[in-house]
Amino acid sequence: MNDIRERIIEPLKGEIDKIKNIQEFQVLKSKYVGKKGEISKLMKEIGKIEPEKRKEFGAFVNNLKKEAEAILEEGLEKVKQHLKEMEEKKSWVDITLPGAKRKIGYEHILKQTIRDVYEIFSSMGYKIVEGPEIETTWHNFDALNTPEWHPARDMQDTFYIEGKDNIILRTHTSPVQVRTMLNTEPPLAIISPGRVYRKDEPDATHSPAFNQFEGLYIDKNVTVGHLKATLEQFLTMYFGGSRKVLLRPSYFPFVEPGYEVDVDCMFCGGKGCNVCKGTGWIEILGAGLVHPNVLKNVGYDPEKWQGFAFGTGIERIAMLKYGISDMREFYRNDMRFLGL
Ligand code: FA5
Repeated sequence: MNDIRERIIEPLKGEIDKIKNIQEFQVLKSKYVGKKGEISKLMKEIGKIEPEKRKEFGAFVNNLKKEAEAILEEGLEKVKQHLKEMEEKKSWVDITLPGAKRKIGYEHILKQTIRDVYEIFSSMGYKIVEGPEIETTWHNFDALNTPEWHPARDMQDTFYIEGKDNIILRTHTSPVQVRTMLNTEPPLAIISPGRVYRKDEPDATHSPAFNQFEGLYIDKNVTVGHLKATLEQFLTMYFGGSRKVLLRPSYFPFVEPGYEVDVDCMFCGGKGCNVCKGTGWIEILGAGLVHPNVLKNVGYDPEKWQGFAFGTGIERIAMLKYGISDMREFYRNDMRFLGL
């Protein structure tokens, strides 16, 4: 009987170690203890054994079956354990691995520029105010000494709101001067950034919607010297270095005297290059002393109060600072440009 046991148990032990899943286990189980398995075959033999040995053989087969079942049971546990480990390995997360990198956005250069302007003028005691983008022609033109017949109105070709001949998209930030003076007692110092609109064809230096900022300072005994020093301070802080300012007489109806303000070229230090077209100077701002008519229009006494005002394109100063040659880049949303 020992050789029968060996013939069955030994191969079972060998095979059970190799199984990898429940299906293989089931095949092995039926091979040994199933209805047509090795041990069932032996059971069928019991009847054929001589009666005096039958009992002993029956007990042997029963024990053999129990032994085979125990081996199978143990094998099944091992397979289950193996499968569990595999599953755990699959769902295992290495928390020390670096995470998927997200691209971090950047503040848009125009926003950065507005913030820089805020910071510089705040440090000089200026308050920040905002005005509406939809404006009356009175605030945008008339109050700024530019009546309807005035040719300077044509210089800022305008978008009118449909059906209204006195409501427009503001063409500059200068109407904020008017709104501020109407509701503030002098002295005052304000800066006002914002979007403005003109019927200009888009090109490298023009856009129908762009940004400006306005500055206004009202006090007693204000002179062009104060204006020049303020602009020098701003341009030095904004562009760095020590900037020089050139005032060239110019005309804006709401200032007298009026100037185009140039800054010495930050690319060549004033020697002359292709950016400044060999002149050593770059045009940067419109400015002047507030016209007495504007002061009268807002109820200020021009004998008592004077002031200066200035305004520039935010795109323009950002283009100069960052060396951007085409204004349209600001609005294209090209990630390579925005990550500048
Ligand atoms: C004005 O708008 C005056 N309000 C500035 C001013 C304020 C003068 C206070 C005196 C006192 P001007 O039309 O030149 O001025 O425009 C100012 C700046 O806006 C220009 O120098 C330019 O940088 C920018 N600009 C004008 N048109 C466009 C446009 N279509 N696209 C982009 N920037 C523009």
